[in-house]
Amino acid sequence: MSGLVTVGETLALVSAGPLAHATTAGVGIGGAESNVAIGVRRLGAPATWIGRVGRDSLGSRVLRELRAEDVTVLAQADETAPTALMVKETTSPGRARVWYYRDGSAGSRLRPEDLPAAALAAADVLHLTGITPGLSDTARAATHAALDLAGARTVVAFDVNHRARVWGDRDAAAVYRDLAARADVVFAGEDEARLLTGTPTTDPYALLAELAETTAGDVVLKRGAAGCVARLAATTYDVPAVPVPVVDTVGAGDAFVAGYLAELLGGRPPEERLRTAVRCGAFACLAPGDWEGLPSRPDLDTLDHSDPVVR
Ligand code: KDG
Repeated sequence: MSGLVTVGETLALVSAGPLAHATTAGVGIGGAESNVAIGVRRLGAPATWIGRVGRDSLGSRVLRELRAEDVTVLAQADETAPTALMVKETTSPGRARVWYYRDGSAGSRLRPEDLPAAALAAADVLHLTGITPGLSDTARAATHAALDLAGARTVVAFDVNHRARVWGDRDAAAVYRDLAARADVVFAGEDEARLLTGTPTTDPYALLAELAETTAGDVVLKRGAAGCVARLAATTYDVPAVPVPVVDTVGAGDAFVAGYLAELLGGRPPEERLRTAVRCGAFACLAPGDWEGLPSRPDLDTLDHSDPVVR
């Protein structure tokens, strides 16, 4: 099994309290795509991350952390552009602001030529997000090239992961619609689904039905503390979240996707994919950091889960 292959930008992450007077900070990494790769790997499936980092100390940290998590790293080192930096400012317990320093970063200079064709052709699952195509024209071209290089058997998972500060006033929805149409499973939060579909509805089932119109595949609507609703193989599921004391929600959506895709890679049924997804999302909320709290298989069993309800 070659497992999951993902493509995107991983950033160095500096975490601190209120920056106006913080005197210490933590250093780590974050990135929606690598968060998913780490989550899938911790649940026992192979995972590969494809991206670009600067030939600098922060780039070395990104590669070191991913390799320490046993993620296969297929990365280009950029001689002239720096590794992207994200600063997460915790302004009060459970509330954080994120500052990006990524314009012109090495990761944003991802291009089709960076993609290893063999790894993509062999992928069991190709995971893409809506962040990468927003980074630059070459990164958008690389996103579509990854789809072109994916194997006939590859399951394509597209997680919208909208970042307004990445896209600015550009038409992200049109790009998302193109990607959703080529995906086998689409993940979106409720605001992201409204952006993708153009519908204002706040009813989760109506929104799920609209989301299902964007793809011939499955759709999963992530609802945070309300769990998720999903249309998988024409069956609709409603899954409650696992209530936990929240420390940090950043990365919870990626954890959810990692849990779902890890079970998909293991050939497990829809109900089990959804149960693991909500539990992974809960674990991510229990610890600071984007991926540090992601569970192993034994960890999963320590969280009670409610069974999905078939509608
Ligand atoms: O979902 C968490 C991600 O947003 C974070 O890890 C960094 O990928 C990132 C981004 O571009 O915001």
